[in-house]
Amino acid sequence: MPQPTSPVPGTVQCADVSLQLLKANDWAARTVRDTMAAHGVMLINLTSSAGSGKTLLLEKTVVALKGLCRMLVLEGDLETERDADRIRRHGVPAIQITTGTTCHLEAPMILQALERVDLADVDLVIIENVGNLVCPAAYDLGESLRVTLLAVTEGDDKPRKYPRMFLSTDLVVLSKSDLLPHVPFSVEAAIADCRAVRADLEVQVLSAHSGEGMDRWLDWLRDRMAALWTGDRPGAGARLPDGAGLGAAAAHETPAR
Ligand SMILES: Nc1nc2c(ncn2[C@@H]2O[C@H](COP(=O)(O)OP(=O)(O)OP(=O)(O)O)[C@@H](O)[C@H]2O)c(=O)[nH]1
Ligand SMILES: [Mg+2]
Repeated sequence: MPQPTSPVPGTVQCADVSLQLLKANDWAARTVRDTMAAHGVMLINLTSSAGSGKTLLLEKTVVALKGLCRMLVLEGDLETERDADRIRRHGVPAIQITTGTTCHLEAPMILQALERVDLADVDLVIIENVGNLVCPAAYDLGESLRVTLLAVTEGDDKPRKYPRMFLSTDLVVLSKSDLLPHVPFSVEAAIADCRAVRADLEVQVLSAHSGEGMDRWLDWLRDRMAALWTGDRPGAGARLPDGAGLGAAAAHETPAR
């Protein structure tokens, strides 16, 4: 009697569990994306290694944008409320997502956090992912845009060593530029490494500490928000008044170098 060479009809064979998990994540990510689109909210996923300066950049960003748009920050860490507290100090709401042993955020975690929020009161959500250049690359969180920090203290050779992260991002920010005089980091080499991963990858250089490059970063955010809100979406055009340049706000809020 011939033996079946394929699974018995009617059974489900889950050969690759990680693939199934990613499919479940993608389903949740689609729900997040649809929810954001329905409310005209921009969602940014900020990624980097641990300690590259994500939270300090977010602190300076929320201070610069306060009064121009309504923000919510979702903070991902294994433990503690520390990063959420750093955002709340500036009068901007933040939800801490603690992952325990998981080294990245997943879309169902974002859905769970958003259950606590009335998105009618929010224009911009920024997620600070768990500090890690590897796993977060694989998980779509339903974001409109992904931004990746690479601190000048980490070395200019990282993009090609961690290509998946740099391949999947919309903008690379070379952070802590105030430290360039003290570390062996070539901005040109880092940009070349980014472009070797993806030829059209946009790269900015900034220091959240000194304020250098902050205008350009805030202008980038303003342009992306304006594009979303003048599009055919709910609330289109309602939130950024003419001439409300975020770059101008940044110039006011951040000290010159
Ligand atoms: N010199 C300098 N230090 C910075 C800059 N940005 C952040 N730092 C410092 O770098 C350290 C880490 O900054 P964080 O903002 O906590 O970095 P993070 O990426 O949020 O860290 P995790 O959430 O732990 O991954 C802190 O001591 C910051 O003060 C910068 O632009 N220049
Ligand atoms: Mg942080």
